[in-house]
Amino acid sequence: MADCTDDIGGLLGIRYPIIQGGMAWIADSSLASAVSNGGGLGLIAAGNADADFVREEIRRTRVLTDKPFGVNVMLLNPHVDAIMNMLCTERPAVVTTGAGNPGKYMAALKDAGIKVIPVVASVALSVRLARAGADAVVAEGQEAGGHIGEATTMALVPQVTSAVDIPVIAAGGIGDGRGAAAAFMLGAKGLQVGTRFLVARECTISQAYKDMILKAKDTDTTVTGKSTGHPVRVLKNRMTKEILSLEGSGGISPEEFEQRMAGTLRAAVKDGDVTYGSVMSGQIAGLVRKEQTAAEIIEEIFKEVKDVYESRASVCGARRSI
Ligand code: TUI
Repeated sequence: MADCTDDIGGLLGIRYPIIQGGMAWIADSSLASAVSNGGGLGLIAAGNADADFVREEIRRTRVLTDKPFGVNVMLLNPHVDAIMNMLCTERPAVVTTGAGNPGKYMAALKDAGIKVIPVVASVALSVRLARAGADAVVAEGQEAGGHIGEATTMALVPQVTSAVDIPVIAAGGIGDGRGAAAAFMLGAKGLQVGTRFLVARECTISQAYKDMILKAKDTDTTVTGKSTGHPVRVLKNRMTKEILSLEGSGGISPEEFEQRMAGTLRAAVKDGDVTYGSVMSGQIAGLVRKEQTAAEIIEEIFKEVKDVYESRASVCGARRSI
């Protein structure tokens, strides 16, 4: 493998330039180790958990794989300082971050030999974090599931790749080799995939959650939380109907919203409550139609990338000869 700083495989010591989304409550040692064993970079999500919980998951993952893996730290987590301290001792290969600016943790993580890859939703934050020493950034478009920004993947990725001189990993709306190839065409050096891994065999979420992803159509996601400044993409259900009606009419304060939503992701993931739970999902769910192992998903995506490159190259050739 080429040892080149803009090559994600070389940077992270992985076979395929794909990282798994750091999905709160979902991305555990089972999924992370399966993705890493399949040649990508598996991530454990800290979500809202405390440092002890995350440390245990890191140790479990180390039993399940000898390949590099990472931890995603959601920066709104109340235990974030303790988690970052713990990570500097445990030293996973990579830390990704979401829902904020990880600038103040950068030096300590890098001093511990950890590669830092913030997830960003804007050019401005990508530039700031590249200057602060980030090893790469994930540019995540609003097609993604969970907490999102405003720009689409198609618009965000080329603007971030033009603005920074570190590798850019594209995220949001990528579910197969066509999306992956498109991301590479936009200048990305790697992909982050979340929704497709929700139905990985090693993903331990409730079967009801998986079934809802497998049945979803292109128009089945919506965005809750716009009124609080923390928009979150989820599959439509009875909960979203009620909450969006309240948000639309101004009938719920940000505090009441947070209170009402507390525990709803856990309810969908662990208890299979897909009626009143938050079923976080990206817009690409409509393309996700079968359960496979994480390794099969990765192999299939990169086989499709190769097919796309070969078939599109001949289309361009034909055009030139017309
Ligand atoms: O973080 C994510 N996705 C997530 S986090 C999450 S848990 C959660 N649940 C409810 C509310 C909030 C979080 C579920 N899904 N993706 C990465 C991401 N980061 N998307 C958007 C951002 C982001 C947004 C604003 C990053 C930085 C930012 O502003 C930082 C600043 O200071 O400028």
